[in-house]
Amino acid sequence: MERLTITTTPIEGQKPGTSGLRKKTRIFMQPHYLENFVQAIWNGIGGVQGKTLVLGGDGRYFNDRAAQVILRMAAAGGAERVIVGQGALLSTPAASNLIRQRGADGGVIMSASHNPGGPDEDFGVKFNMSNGGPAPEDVTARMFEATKTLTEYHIVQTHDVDLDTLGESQMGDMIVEVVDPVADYATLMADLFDFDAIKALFAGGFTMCFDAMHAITGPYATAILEDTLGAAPGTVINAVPSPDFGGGHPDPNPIWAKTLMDLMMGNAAPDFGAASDGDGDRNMIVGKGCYVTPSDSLAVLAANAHLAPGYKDGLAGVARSMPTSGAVDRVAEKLGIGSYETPTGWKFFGNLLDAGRATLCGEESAGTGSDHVREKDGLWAVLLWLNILAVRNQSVLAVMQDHWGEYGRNYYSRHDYEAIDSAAANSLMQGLRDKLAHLPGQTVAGLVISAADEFAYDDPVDGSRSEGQGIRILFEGGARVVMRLSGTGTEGATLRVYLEWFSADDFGKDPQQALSSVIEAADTLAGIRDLTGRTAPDVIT
Ligand code: VG1
Ligand code: CO
Repeated sequence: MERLTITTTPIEGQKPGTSGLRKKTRIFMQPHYLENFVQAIWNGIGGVQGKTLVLGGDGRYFNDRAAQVILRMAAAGGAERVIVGQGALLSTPAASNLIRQRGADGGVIMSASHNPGGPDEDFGVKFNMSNGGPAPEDVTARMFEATKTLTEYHIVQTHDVDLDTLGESQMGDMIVEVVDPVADYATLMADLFDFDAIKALFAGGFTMCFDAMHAITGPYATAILEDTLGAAPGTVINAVPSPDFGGGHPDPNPIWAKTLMDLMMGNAAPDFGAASDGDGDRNMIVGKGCYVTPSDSLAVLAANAHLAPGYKDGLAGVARSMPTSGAVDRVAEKLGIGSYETPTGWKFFGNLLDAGRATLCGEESAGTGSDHVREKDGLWAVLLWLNILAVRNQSVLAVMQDHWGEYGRNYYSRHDYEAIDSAAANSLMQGLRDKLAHLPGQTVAGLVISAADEFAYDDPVDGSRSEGQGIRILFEGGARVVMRLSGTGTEGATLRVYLEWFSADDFGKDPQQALSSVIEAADTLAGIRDLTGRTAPDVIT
């Protein structure tokens, strides 16, 4: 088998964002585009000579072909073994688990997560380290540097490997090991949760709808919820992964998971509803007539995790991304455990999890997870909820009401302005940055600003500093606005406006109503309508 050295030139814009490199699929399919980036990954991690890697993706369009290219380049780099999920499929949390279980040196995950898939939609590639977690910023910076100076890449010339049959085969000296993508993950879940209690719950007539959104969690959810735990057949809907996610947007929120939302708000609602995203790391939780915001979900899971066997000794600490609401902080305070505030993106939780400082982590964008892997984990969150509901023997609504009664309610919403002009987005952020120092003391929309800054994070474990992580404006009484630009979009810029308002005793309001002054303050401060030309957000979660 011939090892080829292909001459190439640097390609602009291959900078990994919040979670790897995401681009339009057609861009990834351009000559050398994928190859350049994969070579830059290898260069950024000091090569793959003698290493064992994990490979899998969310099954979106181009997943299968990209897998063959990555395998040829791993072989050309001298990798010893690549463990691939059957059909080149692996959910993000399952990939993280496989890296850890098998003691691999790292893994490549092909996914653009919640972004739509297809020839005209999005594709993505990211690298995870030997702890199973996304490459930290210094490593992604090295990869980006490598993309800027690349002159050649290495690839072997050979036929495609059969990735549909379990077992080992050779690509030159490299072993390609095809494994069941679900098995190890399902075993891990059975270790963490009281499957007998959840089985009894379903046997007692508890009903559920899990929307896999035509994405990767279909096979995982069917195997675990229906085949193992005894949920009724048909509990998992849209269960077969498709390369374009059925033409949908595999983002589990009330907008994109509307069918599920409508079901849960109607008369025929089952007891529990949930959904996951393209690569299986996000979750949406919804009870009968009761949507649970991700920030609240994190807080409820933190307060009740000890009810599941895997967390029976309690939590070492909790961590949330900065834009996530402070609901979980209130739980941590009561439990007397540490709480950490990190920049957006799961890679910032890795050190806290590795160091045993945090057990549970979460983001407002529907990501929750724990130290069982180093990624957020959609199905894990759903199973923890089920475990809690089984032990508490209560509805989702009752759990929420109890929670708010005990801790107060952090009303929360995120408004996204998608695909806006990049220059306008940057000038909006710069305008805010320029006036931050003068804001404290001012009154906007009836709210008094108590502090304003641009978030920077000093990692308490390795001392690294990450700057420019979002602008936050705090108001007296605990309300807050955060604004940042998305690092996962592939078109123009996406402005995310995070809104929060706390009430200790009033839990029945509609969140958009409760937040109306905060929403008005955000627009007045940033001039969103004027600068973006938009009168309303594209997505409200
Ligand atoms: C978004 C979310 C962030 C999440 C990231 C990756 O990033 O806000 O919380 O970690 O997506 O999630 P951004 O930069 O667009 O705001 V996933 O499920 O797309 O891997
Ligand atoms: Co995802």
